[in-house]
Amino acid sequence: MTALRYLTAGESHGTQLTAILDGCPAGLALSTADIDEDLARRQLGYGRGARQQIESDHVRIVGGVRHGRTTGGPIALVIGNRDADNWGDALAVEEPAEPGARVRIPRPGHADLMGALTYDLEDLRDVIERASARETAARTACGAVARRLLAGVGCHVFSHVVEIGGVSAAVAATVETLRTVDGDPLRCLDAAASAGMQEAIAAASQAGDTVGGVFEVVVAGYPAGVGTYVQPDLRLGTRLAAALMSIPAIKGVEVGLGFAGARLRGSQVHDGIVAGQTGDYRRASNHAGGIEGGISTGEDIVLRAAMKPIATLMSPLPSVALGTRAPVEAHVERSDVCAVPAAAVVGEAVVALALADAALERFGGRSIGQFSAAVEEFRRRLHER
Ligand code: EPS
Repeated sequence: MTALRYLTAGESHGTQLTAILDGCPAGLALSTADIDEDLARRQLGYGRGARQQIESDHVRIVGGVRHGRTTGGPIALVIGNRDADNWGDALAVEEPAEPGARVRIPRPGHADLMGALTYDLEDLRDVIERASARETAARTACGAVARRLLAGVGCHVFSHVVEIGGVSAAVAATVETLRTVDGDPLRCLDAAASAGMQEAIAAASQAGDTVGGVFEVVVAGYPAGVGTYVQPDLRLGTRLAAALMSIPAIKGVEVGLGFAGARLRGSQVHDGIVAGQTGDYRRASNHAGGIEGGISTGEDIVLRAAMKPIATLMSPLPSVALGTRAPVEAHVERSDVCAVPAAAVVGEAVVALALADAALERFGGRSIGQFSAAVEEFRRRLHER
């Protein structure tokens, strides 16, 4: 990230999450309601744990916005953790009189073991708290700002769940259907598949187990010509894959046809170039997922991410105790059975942030007016070439 940067801080059961988003142009209309809408969407989904009944996420904007518009200064965002009240001194900043029991048994698949070894920590609680996907609430808040910025140039970011627990959706997404997907308990467009996915989640829960899945992010209206082939790190695909891989539990990313394209011939994969109706260049299909040569083509950007099953199992896997290495069952604590629908909303956020960053770098602008004018000017040029 170069033009639009963000950092988050805070623990899952500490008092709050904090985010700073730096580089947003001045003049963007922004309210707490805009951000809260995405925070609420991130809390949706059959298969979440009891924590989501405790939290009802709301943002407090504590910097960078005045009288409903961004000022150009860093935007500072705070989201409280209601659950902090239930954790007593466990997350206290000062050493408490009674520190409580330490967590010493790492969960396979979680950051527990490698976190403790890397940071020389004796209590896995220090790892658990920051590795928790609770952090993604802060990123979702930053992403909501990026979403507003993109909407100003006619670009909209959607997501839907396409697979959970081995059950796949068989319905193709359109912008119209994607607008309604939050109505499904799993944010899936295929009602029959959604029912099967819910059964898979219920069965896993019954067995003390967890399930993962796949979500798709679809971006309509992103300007053509963003990104470049001239340096590997500046390719748009590089930036989007990195963004999706930054979400906890994501183990794979596809762009367009993705892995399926590797099994086909070139003639079946590449999108024919055709004259658009408004004098622009269009594609007869969009297997490339809106990116060619590391540059956006102006077609929909289509990305998929694979989420592994959550690592906290109520029927725990074998582990060993930190230090003694004595064989023992892994640590168990309250968690989710499936969080793929929530991860999809986080996917929208990180993709919006990466796309806004790349567009700001490409078109510049200290104000929204300057940015939008530069985008429109380039769009005009594309019709004249
Ligand atoms: C998480 C464990 C659960 C999830 C949490 C991520 O929290 P808790 O340990 O409090 O039950 O609910 O996600 C959120 C709190 C959230 O808002 O998404 C984990 O270990 O990653």
